[in-house]
Amino acid sequence: MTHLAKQALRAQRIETASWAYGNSGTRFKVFPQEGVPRDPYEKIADAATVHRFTGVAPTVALHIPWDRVADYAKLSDAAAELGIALGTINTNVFQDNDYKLGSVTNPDPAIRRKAIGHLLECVDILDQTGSRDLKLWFSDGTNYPGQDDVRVRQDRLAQALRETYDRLGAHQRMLLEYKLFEPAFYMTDVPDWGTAYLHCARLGDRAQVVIDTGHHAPGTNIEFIVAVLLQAGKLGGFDFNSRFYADDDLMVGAADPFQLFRIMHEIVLADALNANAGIAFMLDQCHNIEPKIPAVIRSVMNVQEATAKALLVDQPALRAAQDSGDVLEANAVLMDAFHTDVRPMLRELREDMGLDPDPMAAYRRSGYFEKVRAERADGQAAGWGA
Ligand code: LRH
Ligand code: MN
Ligand code: MN
Repeated sequence: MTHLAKQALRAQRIETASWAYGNSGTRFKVFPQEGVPRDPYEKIADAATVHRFTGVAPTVALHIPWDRVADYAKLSDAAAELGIALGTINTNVFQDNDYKLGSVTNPDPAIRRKAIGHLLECVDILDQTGSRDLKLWFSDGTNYPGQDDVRVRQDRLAQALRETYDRLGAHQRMLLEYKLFEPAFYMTDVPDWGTAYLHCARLGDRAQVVIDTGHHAPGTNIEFIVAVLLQAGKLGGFDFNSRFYADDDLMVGAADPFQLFRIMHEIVLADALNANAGIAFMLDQCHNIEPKIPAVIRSVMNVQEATAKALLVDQPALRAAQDSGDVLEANAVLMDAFHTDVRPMLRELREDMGLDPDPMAAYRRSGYFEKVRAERADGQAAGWGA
């Protein structure tokens, strides 16, 4: 591996999600696990543990109100003491009885006001944590044709986004996430990157689109969306996870490592890997049946492997093959990189960084799980949505 590729991997940053450490499940059942954090402080401790063994996950995203605390500066200090920082603040306008017919697009102005109030409150939290990014996802939509007016709802959405955007500080950003369907089944107000892009373009430079890899129709060419948004300067970040059918929230790179490689190839081509490029690489996953901390470690490693392969693409050879119309050679150049076993190089890199070359084994040996299982034996475990 070249020196430059190693440097890029060393500088890579992947943000983990606080909710990945708590109990989670499906519509049918939440299976509780032992040793799960009971509050945001314990979630941060788990995130710091992932960073300790991977060296590339120094921030953790919060979700409000799941991670509501009295004093965010104190939470931030606690994170710093453990060697990490608080990252993206995720808003939540999807878990209140009032939001049955929508949050910011609800026909009732009082409910819209309440939802906007939450978004503004989350900007206050950004101020306190020192985080840069506010992430918005709206479950808003309709279940039946005729239920509400599409364009009126778009106007309501635009107003809410404008008010929130105008409240942002100069160094803060708004990341707008789209999702094809669920929980709304007929029409979702922000269903795709086009709608998200349109709103962000109207708002200004600090409004950017976030791609959750699980939020598309099956077969969607996600790397094309990545390329187009990068070219337009409108890609703000990713919620990484993998899916077989819908929004499965499985470990990134588990279902389709080739897709993850193709996404990272577009990132590398656009020179968008380093922090200055402003792309937030986040995980948005739920570990329903597998142990959580090692699942997050595995996910971080999967992103690293896809990135390493993308960095190995022989770009001059690829360009030459493309320019000469050599279809098979161009494809072969890409596939050669994808088929390279980058694990030995990543082990080497970790040793250079003073880490154990095998983060999974090092975590298992560390005794961290046994320690927290004992410490957290009483009290209520934090769950998805708590
Ligand atoms: C919606 C979503 C969004 C939420 C998270 C919990 O499906 O991807 O990012 O904040 O799940
Ligand atoms: Mn998401
Ligand atoms: Mn999702």
